[in-house]
Amino acid sequence: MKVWINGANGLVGKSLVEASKNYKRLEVIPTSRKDLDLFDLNKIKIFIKKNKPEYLIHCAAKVGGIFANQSQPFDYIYENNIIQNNIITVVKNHNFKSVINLGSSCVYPRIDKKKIHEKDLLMKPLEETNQFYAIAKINGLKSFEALSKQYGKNILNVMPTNVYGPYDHFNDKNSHVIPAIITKIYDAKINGEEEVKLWGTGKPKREFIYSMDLARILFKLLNKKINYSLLNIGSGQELTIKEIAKKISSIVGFNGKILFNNEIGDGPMRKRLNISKLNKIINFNYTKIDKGLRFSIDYYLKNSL
Ligand code: GFB
Repeated sequence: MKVWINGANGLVGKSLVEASKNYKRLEVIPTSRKDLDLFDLNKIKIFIKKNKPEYLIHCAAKVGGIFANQSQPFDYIYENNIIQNNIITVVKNHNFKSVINLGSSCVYPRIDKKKIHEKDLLMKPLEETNQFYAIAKINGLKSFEALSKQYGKNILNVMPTNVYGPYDHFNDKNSHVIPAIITKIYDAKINGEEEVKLWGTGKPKREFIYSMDLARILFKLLNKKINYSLLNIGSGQELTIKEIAKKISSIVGFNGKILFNNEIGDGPMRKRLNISKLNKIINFNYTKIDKGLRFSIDYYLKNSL
C-alpha cells in the first residue's frame, strides 16, 4: 500500500509517519512544504507521476490556535483554499484507491449544549474565532463530497476534535492550547515565577485526542469501505482549560498560581463531538489525557528547548 501523506511535518502528519512503522504493508511517501510546494499544481502533478501513490491522507493545511486564527483570517482562508483546490484537482485526475481528507471540529456551528453530530454541519452560524479557517475546510470537504458523487471517488472527510501530542508546534502565540500552556508553565517554572497568566477565563471545555491515537484510527479507516463522506473523530475526553493547565502544572512540577487574564477570549465554551458513527466502525482504546500530556511534555523537554 503506497500511501502519500502530505503535511508530514505537522502534528498529524508526523504522527502518521511514526505510526506507519507498525504496519509492514504500508509504504509511506511523506511530503512537507520543504519538499513539495502544494501551492504549485504542476509540481504536484510531477510528484504523482513519479511516485504513483495508491492512497492519500491529506493533512497539509495552515493551522493554528485561537490567536492565529483571529490575527491572520485572510491567510487562513486563502492559503487553505489554494492547497485544497490543488489537491482536489489531483484527486480528480489520479486514480487513488482511497483518500482521507483531514478537516477539523471547527467546521461545525457553535453548539455547546450537546455533542456535535455530522448532520449539524451548516445548520447554524459558525464560531466567530475560527470562521475563516472553517469556511476553507467546509469548502474542502464539500468539494471532496461532490467529487465522490460525480466521479465515484472513494473519499472520507474526517473531522477530528482538538489534537495534541509530541510533534506539536510549541513555543509561540500561534500554537494550540496544550503546547502553548506546556511552554508557558515550563518557562514559569525555570524562571522561578510565582504565577503564570493564561488567556480567556479557563472555563471553556475542549475535547482532546492524542495524535498517535488519531494516526492509528486513520490507518484503520484507510482500508475500510465506508459509505458516507463525513466522520467525526473524538476521544470523549473533555476538560476545562483550567483542568488542563492544572494537569500540566503537576507534571511539569510548577507550584505557582495559574491566572486567567481574559485576553484573546475563550472561543466556544464547548465543542465536543458525537462519535456514534465512528463507534459503529471501530472500537478504540484511547490514550488517557494524563499519559498523553506526559508524552507531550517529555517530547517538549527533549526536543523543543
Ligand atoms: O487550541 P486553541 O487555541 O483553539 O484553544 P480552539 C483556545 C482555548 O484555550 C481558548 C484558551 O479558550 C483560550 O482562551 N487558552 C488559554 C489558550 N491560554 C492559551 C494559550 O496560551 N494559547 C492558546 N492557543 N489558547 C481550535 C482552532 O480552536 O480548534 C483550530 O483554532 C482547530 O483551528 C482546533 O479547529 C480543533 O480550541 O478554540
